[in-house]
Amino acid sequence: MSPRVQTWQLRAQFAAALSRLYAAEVPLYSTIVEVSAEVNGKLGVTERVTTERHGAIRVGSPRELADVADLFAAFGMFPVGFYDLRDADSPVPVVSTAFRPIDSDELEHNPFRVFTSMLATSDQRFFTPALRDRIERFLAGRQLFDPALIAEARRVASDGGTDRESADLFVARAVDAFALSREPIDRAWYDELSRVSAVAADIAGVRTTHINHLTPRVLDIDELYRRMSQRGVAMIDAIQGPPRCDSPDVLLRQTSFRALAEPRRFRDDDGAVSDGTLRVRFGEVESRGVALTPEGRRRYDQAMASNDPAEVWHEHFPTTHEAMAASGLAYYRGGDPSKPVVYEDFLPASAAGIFRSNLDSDTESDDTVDGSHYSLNWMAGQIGHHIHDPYELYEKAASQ
Ligand code: OOG
Ligand code: NI
Repeated sequence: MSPRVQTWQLRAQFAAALSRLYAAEVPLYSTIVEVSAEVNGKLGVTERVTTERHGAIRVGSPRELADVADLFAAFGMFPVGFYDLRDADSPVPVVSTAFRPIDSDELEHNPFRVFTSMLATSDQRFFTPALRDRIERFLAGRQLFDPALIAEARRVASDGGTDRESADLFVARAVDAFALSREPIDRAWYDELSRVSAVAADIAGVRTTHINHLTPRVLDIDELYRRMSQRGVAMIDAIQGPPRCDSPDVLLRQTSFRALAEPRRFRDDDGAVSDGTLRVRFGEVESRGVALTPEGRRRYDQAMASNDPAEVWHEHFPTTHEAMAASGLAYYRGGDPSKPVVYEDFLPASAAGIFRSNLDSDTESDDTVDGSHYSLNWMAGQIGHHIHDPYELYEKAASQ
């Protein structure tokens, strides 16, 4: 018997292997990882931060999302939170959740998380009934994950790990499911979907899925932004999330650069296959601060609603962790202000901004009513997994 590989080790192995895959596919990713390491090196980071990544993937249907949920459960990654990006200032026709470890010690071992979005095909503001039917038929005819891989994932999840030999094979096959495909893309179909939404085309215009981005964590994102710009990498205009200020870092700050056009193959109506390019992937970096309580979050939303959040920040937040803890605005382990509980989740407005930053065109929507039924409970029912409430997890972490 080879030694057992535990869930967190599988997760670390999965994250590292995805990182190698993505580095081979998107060379600029290695630059952002290198610059992040430079910035972090000056600040004396922990092992957790150096290997920390979040990924983003996009799927088309509840059935595909259910497979993702089963697959990620084998790595100890469970759905947390429900994000409705259709409501954002620049709406994206998806609903999302984040798969991540939920216990403090699991997070400490390896906090790998994947922001996972599902195309909202039943929302008539984006998709006419006729187009929705065609998309759903297309999705029903593809298979993102081999049923044998999902069956194996269920076994690994219920056993809480596996032996070394099957671990290597399992991780390799899981990673393969996220590699960019060389299969030719039906150009007419892809273009038709692109006219509705670039995200719809990325999700339902192709027969496979892929990692959209993998994001390292950096301790000083303003410094990273400067260094990337100095290296000539065009970054998006702004850092998303809370403004830079001298108060404690809260929640999540993110910025990104657009990936270069990537070679893809296309099939035209006459059957001819030709080379082309697509620009759907990008690079992103994040910095994480303390998790806010519901009251802290309310103040955050208020500050962010201002034209100049940096200007009004101090009207909403004190300048020290002690004061934050005393006012019940953020979570601290055992209530000790020197032990902030890290925010492990995402922000819908930033996520929509990140989506938006790598699209050539806005999504078309009309004034018809939504008519769809997407919600946290709906999603949980579809995937057959409980979707955790992030606040409950932070409460629990703080009480330890
Ligand atoms: C996901 C965008 C959201 C984040 O970090 O907020 C995201 C996507 O582009 O698929 O990754
Ligand atoms: Ni991201």
